[in-house]
Amino acid sequence: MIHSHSSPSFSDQRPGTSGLRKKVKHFQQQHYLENFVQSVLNVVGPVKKMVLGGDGRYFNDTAIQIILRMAAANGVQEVIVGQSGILSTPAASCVIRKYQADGGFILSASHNPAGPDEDFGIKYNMGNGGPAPEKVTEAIYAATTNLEHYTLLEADDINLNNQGTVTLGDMQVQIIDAVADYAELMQSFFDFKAIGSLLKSDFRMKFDAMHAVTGPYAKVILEDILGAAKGTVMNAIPLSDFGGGHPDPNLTYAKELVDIMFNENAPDFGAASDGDGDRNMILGNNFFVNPSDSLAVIAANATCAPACADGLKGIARSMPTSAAVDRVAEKLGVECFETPTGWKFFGNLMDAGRVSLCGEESFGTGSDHVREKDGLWAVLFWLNILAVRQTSVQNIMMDHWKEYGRNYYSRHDYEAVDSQAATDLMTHLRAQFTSLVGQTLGRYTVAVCDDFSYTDPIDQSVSTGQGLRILFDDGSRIVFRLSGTGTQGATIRIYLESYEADASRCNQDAQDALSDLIDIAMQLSQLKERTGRTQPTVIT
Ligand code: G16
Repeated sequence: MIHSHSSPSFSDQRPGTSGLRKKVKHFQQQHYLENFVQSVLNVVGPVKKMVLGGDGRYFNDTAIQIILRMAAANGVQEVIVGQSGILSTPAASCVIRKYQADGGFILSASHNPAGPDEDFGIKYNMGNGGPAPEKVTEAIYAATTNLEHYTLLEADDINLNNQGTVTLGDMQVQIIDAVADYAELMQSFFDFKAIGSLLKSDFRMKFDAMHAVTGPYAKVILEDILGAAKGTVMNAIPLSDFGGGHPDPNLTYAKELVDIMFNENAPDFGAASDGDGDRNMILGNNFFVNPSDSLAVIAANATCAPACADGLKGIARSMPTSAAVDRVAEKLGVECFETPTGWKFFGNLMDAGRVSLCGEESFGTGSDHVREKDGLWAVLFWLNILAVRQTSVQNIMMDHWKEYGRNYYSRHDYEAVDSQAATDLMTHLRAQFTSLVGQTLGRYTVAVCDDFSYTDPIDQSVSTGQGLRILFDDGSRIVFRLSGTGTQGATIRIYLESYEADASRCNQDAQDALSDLIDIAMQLSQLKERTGRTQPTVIT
């Protein structure tokens, strides 16, 4: 029987950079999840066919059953669910596209820790497989603040552990293999024969799934299909609390892999993915590839992958991502776009056929094969390049810098800072903008200060307030942004970049090369004084 429940409506359900992310306990408040789901269905509906899955974190199971009952009560005819409720974010995007669904709910708080006291998240992706654009998320937010009722079918939980089709009221629930469609897509994109030969040679690699969703995907693709040695995939079993870890593939949180790769007897290649499988970190033997450089290398070597044999249509990067890839785009003679942070901003460009490769400094790389960034895809791209070029990760990077120069780049994150202090810091920076222009700070002269805004070239929608930029006249820059994905206090991100054309000076440590800019950022923001922090939580 379908029941209508009154909802108190909520004022804090505005989606952030990538959906609604809160503490599990927050989501467990009565009516909270239901209020958001009903608002989505009201805004994007009518939904006839939808996809549903998540990264397996704590509360995934409960949320899936609620969403299924709400879908059945809201006239959805068919829901495609990953077996056991699991779908990585890129796999969900792949499934939405392949089965031509109207859209889908993805349950994940990405790289944020999981467990009863940690984080949960939900977002809606559209029929193109990509995150809802800002105009839709804003409409959803508006709906959440004044929703009066939601409807739910009274029914028992469905067993999602076996593949097949079951019914819930008048709705069909199709439970599919979570990995198969995605694995097939990867096989159609890359040269699996060449990668397989590499992995079966004396080449050694480690992939850290961090006890999150990519474990089953990496096991099937790397070990079963491509023939990498058993044990190549570490921490392969997804756990609802990610083993107590923080599955953010960076030098701080992927410590176990980093310790293996920065060692005397290190493997040739190391990689990690995050909670929901859309981020990637690439490591060579004792070598870290900055995500901005990784994007540039993939662009420059794109034709190694059969799917890109004819070249790229165009490239897009988020504003804080380094301009390394811009140099490649220029050489290739393809368009290069600079968008705000958030994968949702790439969707229109991909749908319009203007870009086929996108990337972000936040360990996100992907292409128009789906409409999400894709961790394993990036790892396979690097393996494909290594298989074709038959040289080391480090050599590939050195050759790249020799040809294009190096955009020294680093991001400093200050996590869980007092929210008011963070807002005040941004206000303080903005207040200096007019007087800063023309000033010389050490060896840098300020050319422009602005708050980044973006007009979408396809639908002309405008997004403002996307990051404070201090641009210097030699092309160097400092960018300040508040993260839109944290759930505790505020996270201040400082992005630092400077360009070195002289190949003989491209081998410095990035923190050394950027030390003057780091000092300037500290002085202008008064970060230490305002937040009490003396060191970043994470340096990339
Ligand atoms: C999300 C978005 C990305 C964004 C990243 C960091 O990734 O999809 O586009 O770059 O957050 O955003 P912020 O700097 O606002 O924290 P994910 O992997 O968390 O879904």
